[in-house]
Amino acid sequence: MNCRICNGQLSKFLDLGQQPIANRFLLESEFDSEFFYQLEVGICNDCSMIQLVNLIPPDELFGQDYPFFSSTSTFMTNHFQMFADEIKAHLLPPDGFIVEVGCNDGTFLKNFTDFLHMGVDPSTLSNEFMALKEFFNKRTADWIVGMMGTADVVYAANTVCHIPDLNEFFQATRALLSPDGFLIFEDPYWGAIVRKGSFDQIYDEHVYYFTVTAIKNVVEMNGLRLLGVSPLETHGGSLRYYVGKQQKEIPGTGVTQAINRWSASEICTHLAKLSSFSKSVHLTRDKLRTLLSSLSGQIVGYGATSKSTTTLNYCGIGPDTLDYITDTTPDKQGKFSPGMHIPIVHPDKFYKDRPDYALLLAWNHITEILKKETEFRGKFVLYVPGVKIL
Ligand code: DWN
Ligand code: ZN
Repeated sequence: MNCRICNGQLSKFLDLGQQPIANRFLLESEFDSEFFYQLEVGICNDCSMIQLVNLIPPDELFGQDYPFFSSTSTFMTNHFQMFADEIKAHLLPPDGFIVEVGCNDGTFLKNFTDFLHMGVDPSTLSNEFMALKEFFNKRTADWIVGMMGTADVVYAANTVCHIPDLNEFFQATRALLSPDGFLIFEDPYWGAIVRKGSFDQIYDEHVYYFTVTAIKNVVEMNGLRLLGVSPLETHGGSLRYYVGKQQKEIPGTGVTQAINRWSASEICTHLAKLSSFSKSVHLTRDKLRTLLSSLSGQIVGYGATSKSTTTLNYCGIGPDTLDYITDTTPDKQGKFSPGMHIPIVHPDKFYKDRPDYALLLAWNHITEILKKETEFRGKFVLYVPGVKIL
């Protein structure tokens, strides 16, 4: 298998077994026709990009019925609003043009309805903001430039790591950006995945697991420059990257440009570190299974996340262990979890049942969830970071 970016040789270091499509919550009538693939991860020996070995084509993953909505988290809604304020204050002139790639339900872009704006997303569902219901690529970038001109800011949150053809993505962005414009994107950081043991960030939609070194390589291969990097708390630890056509300061953001320092300290890509990460993932599975089987009383899951598909299938946790998974997303309720077929229910059932334990599958929202669930008398079971009862 070769690298999707530079064609270098991939070294496989992790196998998470047979997995179904992470975000395809299904009806009982669909169980028999469910699709599975081998979930494996490798690192490119040349450009050091960490990536999935086998790929599900994006048009099978992101369509009309994509069930994830950013606005289900108050924390994420605030996160996007705060960054929108920063962009408006420092990076986008009053007559500027902003494009969001992967705009989802508009949680970020709705902050820019007073500006010239455009979202691009094949699964977007809203008429509250301007959006092109398409994948972002060279063709759609050229179309936007033809219709609206070049963009001052192109933003993408938790989207770039989903795009298989990253060379085309950066080429398309280069065509779309004005000479002084900024591409800003944020995605989970591989260093944080290793540190926290959050192996469940690995699933079909996440084609890549970024490091500063690999991003610097791919950005430069496509004639752009990495101008700055800033760490974020979101999704268990992410990085926000600032990219431009020329070397320049990023006004008002407080972003340090210590890119070389970041890259030099990235031991998370050393082969020994990768192999010890794989071992620790297997250990987490064993510990979690042992812990769950030692518990008595009712156990349920909390948050039917995409991530949980990896956890539940890799660890073999099914409806014999978790009675159901509670989730606030109406599109998921009444369906079953991919692969393990655990029923997804409305939170009302969780409040009525008062289970003894809840396996926190939405661990990245722990602060928000603990603040909200003060009436919960059972205990949360955690597996990121580390297996424990809270
Ligand atoms: O990268 C991606 C991220 C941004 O979003 C996508 N590939 C898909 C998706 O991943 P995820 O499904 O793992 O994201 P979340 O944000 O961890 O999903 C949270 C889930 O938990 C949602 O289904 C909503 C639910 N939830 C809940 O039931 N009660 C969330 C909160 C905060 C709650 O209080
Ligand atoms: Zn490569």
